[in-house]
Amino acid sequence: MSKVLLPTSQGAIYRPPTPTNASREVARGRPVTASPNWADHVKENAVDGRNDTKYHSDTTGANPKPWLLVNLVGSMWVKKIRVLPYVGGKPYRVTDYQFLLGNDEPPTAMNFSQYDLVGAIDGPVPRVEKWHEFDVSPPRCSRYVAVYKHIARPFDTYVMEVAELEVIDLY
Ligand SMILES: [Ca+2]
Repeated sequence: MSKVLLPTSQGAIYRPPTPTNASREVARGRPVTASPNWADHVKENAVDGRNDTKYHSDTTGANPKPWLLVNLVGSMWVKKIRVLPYVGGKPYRVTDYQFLLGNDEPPTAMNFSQYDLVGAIDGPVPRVEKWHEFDVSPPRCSRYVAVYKHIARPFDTYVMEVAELEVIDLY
């Protein structure tokens, strides 16, 4: 065993457990689960930091209530959700979107009964690409963020397209 002496100028940094007013984006690159996707529009595209890539749910009819779930990996004081749906020429698809926060993975797919609803886009939206923001007040300590198209609609209204999702926390 050997001891290492630290220079006296170094000290421990103590971070208080209560959040400050500093905020940051915490969803980018985090693990994502979702309904099956269409073509190469994979679920990870929703949190890749690019507005020109998207998650696009499948068109088989097997999943008329698509969902996407981001695991923030740790519990975060979520104070805002920002979302850029992909509208394109199909604004009728941007309907029935719910945004939910939870502590645990759903026991079964789409069972968000233990989650808190913090935002919604009832749609249809105008035919323009636009960010939507939902304040969470007071901030909610959360590990999971879900986007859920909670009403089953016929083809192809049921398709969910999310270009980007951002989650802002206090720390
Ligand atoms: Ca993207």
